[in-house]
Amino acid sequence: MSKPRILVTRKIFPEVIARLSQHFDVEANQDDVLWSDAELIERLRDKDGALTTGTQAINAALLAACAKLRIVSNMTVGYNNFDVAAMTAAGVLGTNTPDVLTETTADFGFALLMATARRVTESEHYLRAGKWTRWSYDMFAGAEVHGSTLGILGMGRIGQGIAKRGAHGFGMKVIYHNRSRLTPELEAECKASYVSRDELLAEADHLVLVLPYTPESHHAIGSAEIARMKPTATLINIARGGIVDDAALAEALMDRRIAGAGLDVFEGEPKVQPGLLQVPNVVLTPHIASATVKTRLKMAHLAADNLIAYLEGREPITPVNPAVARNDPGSA
Ligand code: 8YV
Repeated sequence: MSKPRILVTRKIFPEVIARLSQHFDVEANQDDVLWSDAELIERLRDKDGALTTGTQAINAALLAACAKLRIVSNMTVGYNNFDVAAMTAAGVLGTNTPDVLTETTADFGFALLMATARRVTESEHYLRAGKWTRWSYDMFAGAEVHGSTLGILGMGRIGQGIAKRGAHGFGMKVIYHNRSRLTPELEAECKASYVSRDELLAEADHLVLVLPYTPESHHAIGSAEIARMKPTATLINIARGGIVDDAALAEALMDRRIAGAGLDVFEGEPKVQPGLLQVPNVVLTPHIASATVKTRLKMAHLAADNLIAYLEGREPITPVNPAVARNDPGSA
């Protein structure tokens, strides 16, 4: 019997490609060419599965053109590139890579918070530019981290990881807002108190965004929300671009309506809102919150595990629309 055929849409670890090749006929984009939507569809037409990195839109038009497709395995925890309803209607399973990146991403969220509050990159640029000639009492004086109030919007696994780092490591008071409240046990573990969205905005000294991108969370933070924040506060986005209105944020930073921002994700990335590149009080990183060698390897293997399990007739490990797997006659 011929092996199922899969497409790996971006360059990933060669050892994971080698592993996939033991199970499938693999077409892998190891030259990391950026395909257009039409090219992607062309390559996917004869495939049973795909391993993607979360940047390719899996929508009704693509699904209609790729009738053989049974699974799209994202090497990401976020899956806003999936039109889940269209995939479910087309009988295509989507999978993601939760858990394996939680702690690494929470580490990075905290790193960005620290760098923003303590003006690490801004002061490094100053030093590199040869501007450091003498001590001054207020040189790069930033915002306190220990003992301050940490606000978290979106309290899933990564949000909880950030809460624990803040509460246990830095003695921060942790408040959060989420669609649903954590259990009392989890609240105690994270030392976190549930508050309204308004209270979160008004009380946080450092506000970290860790919520999924959905139509409801589009521009969840815009000029009205920034106006409710303390002028001394910082805003950290490690969730998705589009959750923050980047143009409004750039203006607020310019006018010092908030003290600083740390951004790992951007609306329309890899393009960055030009205003953000002009303001000094923002730390900008190119969507690297999960980027440690170990974690990215775990993500790639989990994405491969999902493909192997499902296309070999077993239960997928981390499905986002599990009903598809249950209804698939080819699956266990
Ligand atoms: C990157 C992420 O997109 O997992 C996610 O949802 O945003 C990040 O981990 C991922 O590393 C791309 O493979």
